[in-house]
This record gives sequence, C-alpha cells and structure tokens, in this order.
Amino acid sequence: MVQPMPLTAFAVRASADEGDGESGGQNQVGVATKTRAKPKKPSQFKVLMLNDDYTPMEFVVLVLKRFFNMDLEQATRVMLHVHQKGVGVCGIFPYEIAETKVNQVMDFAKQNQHPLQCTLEKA
Ligand code: TYC
Repeated sequence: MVQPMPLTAFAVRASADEGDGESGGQNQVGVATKTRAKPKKPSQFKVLMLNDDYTPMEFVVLVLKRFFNMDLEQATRVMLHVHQKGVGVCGIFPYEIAETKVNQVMDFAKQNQHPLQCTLEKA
C-alpha cells in the first residue's frame, strides 16, 4: 500500500533546498527521496467478537464461517471461547480489511436483528 509521506518533514527539507543556492547538494534530494520511498509495514488489527446474552450460538458460528472462512470446528471453538470469556479474536488483518470485516459482521447482525458486536483493536 502507498503511504502518504510526512508532509511537514518534506516541506522543511524542500524549502531548505531552494534557499541554500547549491543545486545538486548531496543531502537534500537524497533525504527527500528516501523519506518518500521508505516502505512502511501496514499495521495489523485484531477483529474482536463480543459476547451478549441474546445472539444465538448458531448465528455466531455462521458469522465466523462466512466472514472469517473458519470451518465448523474452528468457528464453534471461537464462539464458545467468546461465550465463556466475553471476547475473542476472529482474526488479524491490515486496517482496511479488518474494518471491512467489522462492518460486514455488524450489517449482517443488524439485518438479522441480533445485537452481536464486533470491533477492532491494534494488534
Ligand atoms: N452468549 C450467547 C448465548 O448464550 C452466544 C454468543 C456467543 C453470543 C458469542 C455472542 O459473540 C457471541 N446465546
């Protein structure tokens, strides 16, 4: 994924380049290029499922299978963990994918009139 470079750092360096009268000085251009190109690891986010008293167990298992590609055994294990402990991890993803999964789960729960809650947390 392309990351926006830190604007302030670039602006300071760019104006220093213009002002010093030395075209082609080694530092300025090299530093700006390096700042722009530096690859950044996309940060990872846990998708968490929360327990409640009303959502049927079968529905939670269906959600875990449908949106997190779990098989019946995995989905049942995670659902029971959430049921007993209050919260559990459905998976760890880059931010945009994690956000999409949370929205898919919340929309699907709403459509089916269940109060199931799903959220994000930085991994
Ligand atoms: N506690 C719910 C019940 O007893 C089941 C449940 C499990 C609900 C996991 C939400 O994330 C959840 N029907």
